[in-house]
Amino acid sequence: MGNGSSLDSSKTIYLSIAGKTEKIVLSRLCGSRDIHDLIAQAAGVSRYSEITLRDSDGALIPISPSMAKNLPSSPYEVTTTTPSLANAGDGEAFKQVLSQVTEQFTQSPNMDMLRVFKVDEMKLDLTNRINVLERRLELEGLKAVEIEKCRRDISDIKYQILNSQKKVIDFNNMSALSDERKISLKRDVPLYPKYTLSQETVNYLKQPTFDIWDWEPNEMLSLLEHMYHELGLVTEFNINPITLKRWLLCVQENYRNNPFHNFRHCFCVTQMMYGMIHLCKLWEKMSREDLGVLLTSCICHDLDHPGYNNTYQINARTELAIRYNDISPLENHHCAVAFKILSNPECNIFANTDKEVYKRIRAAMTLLILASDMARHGEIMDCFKAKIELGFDYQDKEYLETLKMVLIKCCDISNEVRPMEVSDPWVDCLLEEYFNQSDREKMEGLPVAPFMDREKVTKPTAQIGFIKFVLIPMFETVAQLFPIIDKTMVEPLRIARDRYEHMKETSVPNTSAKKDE
Ligand code: 0WF
Ligand code: ZN
Repeated sequence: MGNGSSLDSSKTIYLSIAGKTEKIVLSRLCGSRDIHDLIAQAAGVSRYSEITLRDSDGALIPISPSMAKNLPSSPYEVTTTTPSLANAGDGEAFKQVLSQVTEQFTQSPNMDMLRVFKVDEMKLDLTNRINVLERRLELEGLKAVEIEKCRRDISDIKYQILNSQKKVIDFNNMSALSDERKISLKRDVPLYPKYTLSQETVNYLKQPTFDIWDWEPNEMLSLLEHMYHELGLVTEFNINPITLKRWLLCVQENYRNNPFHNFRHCFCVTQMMYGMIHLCKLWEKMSREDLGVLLTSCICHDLDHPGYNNTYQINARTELAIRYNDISPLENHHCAVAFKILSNPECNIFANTDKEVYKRIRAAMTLLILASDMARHGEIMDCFKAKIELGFDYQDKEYLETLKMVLIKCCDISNEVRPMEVSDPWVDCLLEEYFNQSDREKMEGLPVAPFMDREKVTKPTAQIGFIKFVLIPMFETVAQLFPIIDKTMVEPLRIARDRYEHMKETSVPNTSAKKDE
């Protein structure tokens, strides 16, 4: 956040690139890969290039967060070797180019490190790359699913190029952006296409079986917008419909392009909440304001997630951990970003509510977003179970608060409730994010959780315990209040558990992952 700059601890490194001295600034959050990518950007080469740094004595300098600072008078000499695309295997080269293209348009984990780009040069570069991608799509025998994914990515990139033409971003000032600027940049409402949703989609959207992979980012925005209208929240909070669109765009821009904790995860969690609201007819048990708090908390619950969990934040003593004294650093950050966005009147969907209502919404959303820290799972579930045993009192504010906390928790980790075709890719996404983290922890000499270690985890071992000991007990408890949950959510979880157990029994021992169960 903007007022946190006094906590910054950055490091400046000087590089000599083709005889010219360049400066890069490394934040504490930078890992080796981030630094490598940044140098690649400074050198104007692909992030897949090999990079060598040498000091003035010719000694090799490792590219790592602990690399020594230097002076402008003795920059590190940069040498790069660019791999040929032809050498990369199968769809790999394709993915490399695609990820490069996408990266330039999505929010980087280290936005403050973005190099200078001129919009026109970038557009030209992207257009050329898209042409290459499209040619390869035609020529190469990629799997149908990969082709479909690439098509979607290309169409998204094209859409964003269009936006960059309409709204010229001052990329020259990007590296100096304050957090306030990041929060209100990029696209605006006139560039957000209007979709007409069919009755079939509108009904399907209320089901836990909804296929969240079917939708492009703009379509997800429209679906979220629809939920606010359909639940009567636009009326309840007297929301200006344009403000709603602008807020959603701003939220989307403040999710990072992580493998798992990204805007699609935000959509997924919110769609599950929308489904639960309808399945359980929650409007009979709580107010519209509560429904608005539930939906809005889901949308905001992982804002600006950096892709490394609280354990990493705390062990690596990151700025977030320092700022929040090791207490749910990520969730506190998600919540702070949410209210930073709402502090912009153009994006404040609650701008037309009374002061008192806004205060209540803020307190309730904070409670729910902070409740999404899995470290508090036992505490929250114990509190919920105790209230059920006493006889659940929907008139009691504390009871309702606990119920809402459990509901956001359910939705946050509900992937395995969904049909296998929908849930399965999420496990890969999460493991990719976990493996990124454990690789970084190993490099930085930090402790590594076994469930994140690529040497120890397999898909079934990751999922079986989680489904058996976390998901099923939690959803069974909710089903005590809302019996419909048993058939619609617990049963699919039992099926998923059995499928993973079968997978584990029949799987050929994996040499790359030692089973730990
Ligand atoms: C991979 C597995 C896991 N599986 C999921 O379906 C899922 C959904 N959300 N999350 C999930 N994790 C996490 C994202 C952030 C917090 C929750 N994980 C869980 C872990 C491996 O293994 C366990 C098992 C039991 C208890 C604790 C961790
Ligand atoms: Zn989440």
